[in-house]
Amino acid sequence: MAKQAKSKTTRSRPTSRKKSVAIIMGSQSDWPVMRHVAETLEILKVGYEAKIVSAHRTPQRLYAFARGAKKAGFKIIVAGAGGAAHLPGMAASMTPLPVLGVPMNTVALDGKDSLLSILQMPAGIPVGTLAIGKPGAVNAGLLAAAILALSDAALAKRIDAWRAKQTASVGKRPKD
Ligand code: RP5
Repeated sequence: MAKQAKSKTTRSRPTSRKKSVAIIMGSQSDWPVMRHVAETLEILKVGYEAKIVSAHRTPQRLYAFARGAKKAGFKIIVAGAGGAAHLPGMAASMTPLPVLGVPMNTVALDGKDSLLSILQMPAGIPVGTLAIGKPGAVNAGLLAAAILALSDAALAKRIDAWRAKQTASVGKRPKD
């Protein structure tokens, strides 16, 4: 009896609690920014998995990940990289899943190198490019959730509630 109840609970879990979003990044040094993708998804109760996958240092890992991402059950990939930021585009070239790219703020060029590397994809292989750094990471989480919410009414409600809370938190006048 208890066993039956448990399996029913598992089956009725909303789809958004599965690990629907893969968060990949080129280096451990990207995590302070990319953790904001994860934190945003956690607030919205969207399941995710975070991995380090470097286009240049671990190309075989990238190949294996991108080729297997759809079969692994992911629905969306959020890829963060800096400098010669080839990770989002290369991942996009090897998977049918939508890929959102987050450019890291680099020291040498303020992230403009990352932004342009991710943004200027040739026609035919799209990457949805977000803003540089933390704002892009937060928005990548929100955008991934919004895409999943197209087929998840409960998640759509959580996003509405999150937005209402954000609106309510904006004061009318600046404080000293
Ligand atoms: C890129 O090179 C990574 O995405 C990272 O932003 C950048 C620098 O990597 P580290 O030298 O800090 O590992 O591949």
